[in-house]
Amino acid sequence: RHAHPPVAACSSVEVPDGAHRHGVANRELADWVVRTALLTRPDEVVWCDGSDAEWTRLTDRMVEEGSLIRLDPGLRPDSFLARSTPDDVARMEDRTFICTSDPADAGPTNNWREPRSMHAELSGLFAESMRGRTMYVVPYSMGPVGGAISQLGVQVTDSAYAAVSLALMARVGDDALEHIGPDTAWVAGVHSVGYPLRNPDGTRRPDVAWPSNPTKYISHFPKERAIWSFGSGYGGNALLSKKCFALRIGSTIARDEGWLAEHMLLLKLTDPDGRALHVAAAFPSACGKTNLAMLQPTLPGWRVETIGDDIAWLRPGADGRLYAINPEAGIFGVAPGTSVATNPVAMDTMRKRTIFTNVALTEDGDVWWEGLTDEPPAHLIDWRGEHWTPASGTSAAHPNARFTSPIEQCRTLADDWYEQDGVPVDAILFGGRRATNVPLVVETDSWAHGVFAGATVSSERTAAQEGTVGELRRDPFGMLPFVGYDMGSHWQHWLDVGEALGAAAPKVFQVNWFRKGEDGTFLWPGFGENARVLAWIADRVTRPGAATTRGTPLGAVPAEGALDVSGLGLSGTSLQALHDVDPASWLDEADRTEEFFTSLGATVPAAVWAQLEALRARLEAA
Ligand code: GTP
Ligand code: SPV
Ligand code: MN
Repeated sequence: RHAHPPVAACSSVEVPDGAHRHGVANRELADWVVRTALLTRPDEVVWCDGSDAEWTRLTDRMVEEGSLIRLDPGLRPDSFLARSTPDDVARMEDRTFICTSDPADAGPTNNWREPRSMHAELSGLFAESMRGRTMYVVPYSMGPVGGAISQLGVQVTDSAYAAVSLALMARVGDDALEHIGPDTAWVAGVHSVGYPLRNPDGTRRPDVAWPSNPTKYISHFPKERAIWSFGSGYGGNALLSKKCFALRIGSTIARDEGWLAEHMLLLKLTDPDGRALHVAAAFPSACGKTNLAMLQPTLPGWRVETIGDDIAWLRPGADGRLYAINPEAGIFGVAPGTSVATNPVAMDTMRKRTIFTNVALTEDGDVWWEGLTDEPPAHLIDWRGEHWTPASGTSAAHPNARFTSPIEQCRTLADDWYEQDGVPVDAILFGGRRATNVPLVVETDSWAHGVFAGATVSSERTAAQEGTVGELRRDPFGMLPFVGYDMGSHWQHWLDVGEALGAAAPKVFQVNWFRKGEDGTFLWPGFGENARVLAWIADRVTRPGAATTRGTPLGAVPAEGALDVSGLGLSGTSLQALHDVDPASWLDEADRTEEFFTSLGATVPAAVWAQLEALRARLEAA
């Protein structure tokens, strides 16, 4: 099934040391490793097992070679700082491709390439790209090994940084490898930073702290279940388990098999009576998933436990309900803005065994970023490796600086994270960053209405004038950069899954922590106080008949007094503004939504269009 990289017809070609491994049950996998090594020509091939010993061996070597800086073991045990080059700091959407024979399968929101020509181009780039380096072979399971919703993958990479990061982010090891039987489906990931250490004439080329290549490709071949990533060492470009597999390839597998692969956090919510619910929530990148997943409720008696903070796989179970897992085993979280005040659980999670990337280094060998403390230290080494003082006028950490920690270090981790076959989902939330229009919380009245809420997820780039809609960045389901197929078809797939679930489908809500008042400040305190919204949602799920809602053209919002806001000191006007629905600005927004849907083409489902028309009719009647 996997397209085999061509092997140069050269008689002197020898299989690099370590490429052959005994006992690999899947012939295709064994062949693929050998062929990839023959194409890329590393000095050696090392099969990773994700063990502590391997972590220590690799991180020691990286410190010695200068690609990691060891943080002070007293302050931050077993933790490291990596600094990327300034041109390799985030996912690169314009270098991300979906390769399908029919461009319509990639849809209008993805960059498309014809698979054969892309393979030809990639083969040229990958040819001998690992010269002088080690090729790591990293087998992993997404989800508990052998679980009903879990999937298997193998990444080969010439980046030790990617290999050790992957060991934190996924269930890496022999257990995963042994589960790849002769006929087991698995996802192949080929990754090279594109910085060989030997020139074609055999002379040595010195390594650098962050090897990368100005030419970058993050290419997906859904039909082959393969990912080829070249030139970048950063995050979602290099940890192929994450956005490439779990979302882009994952969403195409999910479409074919009747499940969902989504950009969602997963949490367990327990009420004061001990009743537990499971909530999945989709927000675009950097819109609060990690924060909500680790929320510390301010409401007495309520408890939030973390299952996942970025990706959820959801699948109808034998009992007809929707079950979900977090396929990941680690957290790749945004550092800037994270502090003891905003997210104490995250701060605890990264106390030990953590790789920090592009944060600032303090004089005592610890890390710092904007928002960590009120006052910055007097002197730092910034993320570029330069001396920095508060007078420098630049940010000390890159805005997309991240921490990578094992999820088992999260003190609010729910036992449910270990559930072999996932947890039943009771509520789904869709949210964005909206300064205007979108209320704090709205209950949709049907699955199709919920799909419409997902399809219209958006964030405002700038605060708009009161009553008018500003420029919106549309990010349906928070999945704009991550749906591996046609966007309209993704919405149809959601409708189909809902149809199969019927009355057992979770209730769907729309939330917005980011609405602003006329003075430009947030109307809602957010963070731990979001527990109040979760409490109302829990009540709506467990007592749907209770009179705790007020109807609006958008859907049901909390009735007066139904949302516990005691002690928040919110004024009556603020409370009203939080749930205000202005028909004129919403009719304007509906026009923008129509333009957006039209831009996606004919696959936007009729049922989603019908939701837009029904919304317009309700707004006109209001
Ligand atoms: P990715 O890892 O990129 O997918 O992001 P994420 O959705 O996990 O985002 P994260 O939780 O890291 O939040 C990013 C930003 O949102 C930070 O600047 C937070 O401070 C801010 N944020 C999160 N929750 C709230 C909230 O309830 N209110 C406000 N005002 N800001 C919030
Ligand atoms: C995101 O951008 O949504 C992330 C970071 O979670 S990355 O893994 O780089 O995609
Ligand atoms: Mn994300």
